[in-house]
Amino acid sequence: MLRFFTSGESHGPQLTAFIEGMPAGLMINPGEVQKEMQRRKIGSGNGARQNIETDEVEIVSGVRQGKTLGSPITLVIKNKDFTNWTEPKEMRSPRPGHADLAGAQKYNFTDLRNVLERASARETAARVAAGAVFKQFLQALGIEVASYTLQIGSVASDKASTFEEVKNAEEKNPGTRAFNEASDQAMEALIAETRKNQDTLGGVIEVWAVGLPVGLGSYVQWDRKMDGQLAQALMSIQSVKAVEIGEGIEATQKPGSKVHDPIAYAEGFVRSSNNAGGLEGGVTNGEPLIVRVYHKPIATLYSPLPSVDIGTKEPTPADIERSDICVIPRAGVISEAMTAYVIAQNVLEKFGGDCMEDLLANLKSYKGRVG
Ligand code: EPS
Repeated sequence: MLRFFTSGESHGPQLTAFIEGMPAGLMINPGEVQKEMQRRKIGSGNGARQNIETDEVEIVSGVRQGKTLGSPITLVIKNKDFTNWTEPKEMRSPRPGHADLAGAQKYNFTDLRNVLERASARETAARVAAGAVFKQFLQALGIEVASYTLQIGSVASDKASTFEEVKNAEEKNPGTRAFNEASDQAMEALIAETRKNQDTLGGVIEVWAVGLPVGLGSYVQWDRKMDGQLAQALMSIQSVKAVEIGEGIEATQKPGSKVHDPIAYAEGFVRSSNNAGGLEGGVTNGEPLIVRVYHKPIATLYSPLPSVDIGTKEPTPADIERSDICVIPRAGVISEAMTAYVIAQNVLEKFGGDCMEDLLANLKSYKGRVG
């Protein structure tokens, strides 16, 4: 069973990702891990924190001479900002939309910083480091995961129709990661205007995975349905409020005859459309997996909303923390990491194997049967 956890506070000494259940014999390229960390740092709408951190990942267990051992893998990212946070900086006015108030009530804190230190999206750096390992694992099996920006605030881009378009979006438009020029420029303009207005923006990321074998996940029990697992994993990302598989939302407004993907046979089962987003009954059907991830705007506003001092109970504007204007351009890599995790879990559940050689042999034999 593959599992991963993270630990660490936003301004503590380090973040850690701990992965249990990776098979032995997988080559890990540290350069690829670092590339993923860089993808999380860069994008229009950033706050100043990304200029402080280098996000270098140190692999301190589970990998020897470049290959996994089958033992737990530990990844460490030092917080460079740690040394700037030695003085206590108490926070008392909760930000609407953040975990501040509910977290302080739950854990009986009077300093909201005790909540935000862990609730902060800084934690996603550890998820991306782990995600880089999951992505390399999937790549060894011929599975690729990528994403692009579908929407920022009210500006929607055209939808990508091929995996190539999804993969190329970042290189074409590194600021927003929209895949067409017109949307890129409109998104950049909206981010600039929102920064001037001291406000924040949310948006939508579309994640694709290709090369998936038929039959990952299962319909036989609710917690084995892969769509449900993806929703949980992606919804756990800071500021995500909705997850959609395929044309899940549009499908609600159409008759079934315009929604379901007709089946044909041409040296294998094929579909003329992919409205299901690659999943039927919680099981992969061999089409690309397509998932949309909806983020609300960031909760820290430089022009703050009304709040209440948690000590005096007097009205006061919410506290202002250094933050981003819009995380969407750089958040795609976080959704990719969580998607890769769920796929990797299901690959290991289905094909097992303590080492890559056994796993690859199992996968090959299965593919030989289903075609
Ligand atoms: C972030 C790090 C955080 C925030 C942001 C994302 O660092 P700091 O609080 O030191 O500026 O910039 O987190 C949030 C938006 C949030 O709501 O917590 C990062 O590394 O991505």
